[in-house]
Amino acid sequence: ETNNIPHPKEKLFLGNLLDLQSGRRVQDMMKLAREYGPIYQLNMPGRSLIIVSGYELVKELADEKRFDKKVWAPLQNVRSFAGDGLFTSWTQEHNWHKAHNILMPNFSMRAMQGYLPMMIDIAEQLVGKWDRLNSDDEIDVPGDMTRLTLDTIGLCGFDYRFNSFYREDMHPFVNSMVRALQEAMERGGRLPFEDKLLVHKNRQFQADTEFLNSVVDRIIKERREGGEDSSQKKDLLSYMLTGTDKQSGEHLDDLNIRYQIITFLIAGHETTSGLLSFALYELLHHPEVLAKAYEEVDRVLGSDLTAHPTFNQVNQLRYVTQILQETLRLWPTAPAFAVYPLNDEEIIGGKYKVTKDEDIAVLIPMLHRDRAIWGDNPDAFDPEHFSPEAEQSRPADAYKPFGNGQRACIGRQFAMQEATLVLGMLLQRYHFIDHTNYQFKIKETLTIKPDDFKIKVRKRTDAERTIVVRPQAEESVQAK
Ligand code: FDE
Repeated sequence: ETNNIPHPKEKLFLGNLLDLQSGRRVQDMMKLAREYGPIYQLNMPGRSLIIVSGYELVKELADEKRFDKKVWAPLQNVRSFAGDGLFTSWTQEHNWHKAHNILMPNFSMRAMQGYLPMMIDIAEQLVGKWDRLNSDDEIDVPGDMTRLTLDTIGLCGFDYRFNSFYREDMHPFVNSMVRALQEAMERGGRLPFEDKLLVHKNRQFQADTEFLNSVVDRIIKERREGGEDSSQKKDLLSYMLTGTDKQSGEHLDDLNIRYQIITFLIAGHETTSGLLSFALYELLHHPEVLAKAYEEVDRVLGSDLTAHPTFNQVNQLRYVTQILQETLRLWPTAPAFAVYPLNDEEIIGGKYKVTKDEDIAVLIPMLHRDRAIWGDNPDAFDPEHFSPEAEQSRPADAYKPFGNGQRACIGRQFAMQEATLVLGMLLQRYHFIDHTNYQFKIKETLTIKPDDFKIKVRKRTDAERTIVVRPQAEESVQAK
């Protein structure tokens, strides 16, 4: 190798393929990063992967004049069902620009305010379920969080109710989506000839893709046929159907709308449900953080469980937001993104040569543990990393849970508002009990989440609420 990039020893024919085990690729990459440092390379049959996790290098990769998002192997495979939707399209594709321009206004502050009542609708279904549990019933945390986030994006995005809290199993759409994502990931770790041999898996993938398409095409068709009434709706779908791109004057075509809907359902629920699950895990293990969170929630939301949190109140849950930001530092639920150099050969870090056809992946969990930025104990969970002072003194590119630049997450505010609201409502109502003495384990798909994480809850009583100063909370709203 002439590019100077460190790399683990390769096996004959397989290269470094076996260094990344299926189902724990991100964790294996993290381990290798601890061993080989902020940049290393893996060579696999047919492709090579450069993994970057140091701030100084990521700062260069974040420069959009030199690097652009790459639709790398994992995303290539997702393209078979997400097509040229926002997540899986190249920046040069016409449909990326078109959809980006049309959909951006849906994620403005104003739009967020409009989504809040729908987010509350679904959050109440969650607490409605938890309220009715017997004291010995356990809660499958990632399971219920996935019900919540899927239903939320379904309702806010497409005015469609998956009604996940009204069924025992996951909605069949989720099963197909999870299986298809899983298969897309596994294809990345197989040898090309192995792929062709897996007849059953290929058939299942085909069937899942067709099912996803049919559900989504039905949503589109119903809306189109809904007439007057549905043309009044102000959700993502209505913008997709009627919005024009000011730059080109064009609408989105029907096939692309299908891809966008699938994209939003995938992106909008896996990641946010993982975030909420990891946050609850961290709270269980940090009683001092939990106590501060209860204190804030009691102060801001008060004890009236029948009152819906207002937009102002959700925005005042500053410490809850810090908890979520810190959760995304340690456990960025979309754990990697990839870039490529616009010019065929670029030198990064003053000494590493990278070319267009290589995948350069930013390994976010390790970027977020760079000691030069986060100090000597980067694995410790500490929401003070996101106090206003700490945020001000930290360079922007050190924290990238939502990706980079123009290709960064369009759903960022949406996800944060949803997660803050829900965590706030849960803190307002419950004690969380780690009755299994949970042993932390990560489940990897395209995203990461805590695997097999179960808790019990007990309702908080009014006497346990630290302080009840509702009038004061309202005063500070007016002061704003
Ligand atoms: C995006 C995103 C990203 C980037 C990727 C790449 O670069 O490849 C990231 C990292 C993310 N994202 C992350 C996240 C996290 C969370 C929690 C979330 N995310 C959430 C959400 C929700 C929703 C709805 C979404 N999300 C969506 C989205 C989209 C559409 C996208 C694409 C964009 C463009 O344009 O490209 C994203 N996201 Fe996210």
